[in-house]
Amino acid sequence: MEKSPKHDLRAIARQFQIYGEYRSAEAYGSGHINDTYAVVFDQAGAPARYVLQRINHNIFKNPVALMENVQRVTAHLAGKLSGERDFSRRVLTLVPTRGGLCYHRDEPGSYWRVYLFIEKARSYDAVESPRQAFEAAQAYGRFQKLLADLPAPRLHDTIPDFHHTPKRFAALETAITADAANRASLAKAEIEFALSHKPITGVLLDANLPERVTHNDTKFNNVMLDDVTGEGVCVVDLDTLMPGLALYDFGDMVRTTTSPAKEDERDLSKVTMQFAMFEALVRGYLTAAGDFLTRPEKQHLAFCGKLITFEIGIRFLTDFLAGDTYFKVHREGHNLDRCRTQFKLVESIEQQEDKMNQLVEGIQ
Ligand code: ADP
Ligand code: GN1
Ligand code: MG
Repeated sequence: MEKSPKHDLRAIARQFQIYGEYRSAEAYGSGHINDTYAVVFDQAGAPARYVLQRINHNIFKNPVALMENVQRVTAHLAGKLSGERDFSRRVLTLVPTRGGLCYHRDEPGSYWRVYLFIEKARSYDAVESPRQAFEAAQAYGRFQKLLADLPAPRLHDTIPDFHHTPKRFAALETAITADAANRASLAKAEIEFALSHKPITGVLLDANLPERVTHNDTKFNNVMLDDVTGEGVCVVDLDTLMPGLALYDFGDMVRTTTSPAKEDERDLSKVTMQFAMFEALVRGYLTAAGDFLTRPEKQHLAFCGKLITFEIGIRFLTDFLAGDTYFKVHREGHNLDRCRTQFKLVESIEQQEDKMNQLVEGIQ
């Protein structure tokens, strides 16, 4: 069954070194950027699954450089993890094309890649327990640690200034002034909230923190948890891997893993920073990353949660004002709904920030 009228998924999958009979391809996951499909092949009577993805070329301007990053990083991780129990599920494995490349460019110019499917594990759009938060944070911390000695050269910046919050804020100001979709009047309270938070935007950049190799999109649904053990088994979605601050990653964990609500929840009473989840994140992350993080990094663990939540909130608001040109939307006002959950979470963090800082201070 083909679920994409736009693309001949069978023909595209055949470009890769996958053996057996093509059976099906279904849209998969809930990402906002790329198109992801679970593809099934029949290999001597047994089904074998693969993940086929179309890279969003509008957003990632240089897919070849992006794939060079992914190839280098997955090879480095595989080298470090080889020998560990179950190692092939702990790192994404690219399937090469029949011509030996790590991506396929089709006739209309789309870029495609295939990964082996990580079986018996799944990602979640909303956290369910502190144990899950601990496992996710430990997996992301381990990921940063394994990449700390990635040999030169520096990775490509797949999206320059991706987490440069002051530039994101400037883009919001431009979108407010332009009001291209004539929607500013629908978002008065959110615009006011955003403008009142301008002073926090430059704090991390001014804190003199070390540049590291970071994931930059550490959403809770970008880590696969093992179905049986619950362990954070594999970090996925490597498109935004590039030089960054460790706290961009921890901040996005706080954003996506402390509230029980989904990112687009409309009932804002459900959106809250649950302290037990934050504690589990800090403990899980420091278990893996505690020995390489500097003191100033550790001191900003609560702050970065607030900042990154605010940053993604203003990105959703900017996109709402611009007419939904960046994030995939599935209903009217979707980006505004997403912005509202983020700002509600910022408020919830602000109410608990002192306590969060005390917790971090006590754990160090
Ligand atoms: P997007 O950029 O659209 O978020 P992802 O790379 O995160 O795309 O993939 C979407 C979802 O597909 C992930 O949240 C994860 O659940 C699942 N996924 C991604 N890669 C794999 C894989 N190799 N094996 C199994 N599931 C995967
Ligand atoms: C996008 O691809 P996905 O859904 O994991 C976005 C992130 C945002 C996130 C918000 C390249 O991530 O930066 O934090 O949506 N990715 C890109 O949910 O912009
Ligand atoms: Mg994703």
